[in-house]
Amino acid sequence: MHIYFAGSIRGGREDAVLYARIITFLKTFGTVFTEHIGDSGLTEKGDEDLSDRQIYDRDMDWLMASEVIVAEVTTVSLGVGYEIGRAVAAGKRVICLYRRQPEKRLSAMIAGCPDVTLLQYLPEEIPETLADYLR
Ligand code: 6K6
Repeated sequence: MHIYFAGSIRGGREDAVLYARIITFLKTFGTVFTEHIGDSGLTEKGDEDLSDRQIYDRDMDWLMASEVIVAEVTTVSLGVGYEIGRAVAAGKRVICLYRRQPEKRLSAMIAGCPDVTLLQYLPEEIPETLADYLR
């Protein structure tokens, strides 16, 4: 199975370590195209050699070649929201992971989307929650 993991980059890298844990878990179910998103050395400022257009083209190719998209949506990211919308429009299976926040609410465009499976979780629960949706 090909899995596309989506997580915030320019939206903020506060959860990069958690993304890496999720990616390690996802790799037990298949190939994860977007392993670099869990790289703690990757900052929101960016140091990648690719142009924005090259990043967009590569990521859209990977997204369309994936059977399932797993998005961590706690850190708000335009790019992650865009990828979720494109994946839903393409009829892909989309799973969003969200950690409840004290003073924020998840966008209604994700929380209210009937084509998205939304899993609220605590970081230490990741494997148990996600596994059922990847088999
Ligand atoms: C590295 C650091 C800053 O910019 C970079 C290189 N940019 C990207 N590299 C790989 N994927 C990217 C990049 N920018 C956005 N994406 C895609 O959008 C990823 O698949 C993420 O799921 C999502 C992040 O969007 P933003 O809006 O938080 O950047």
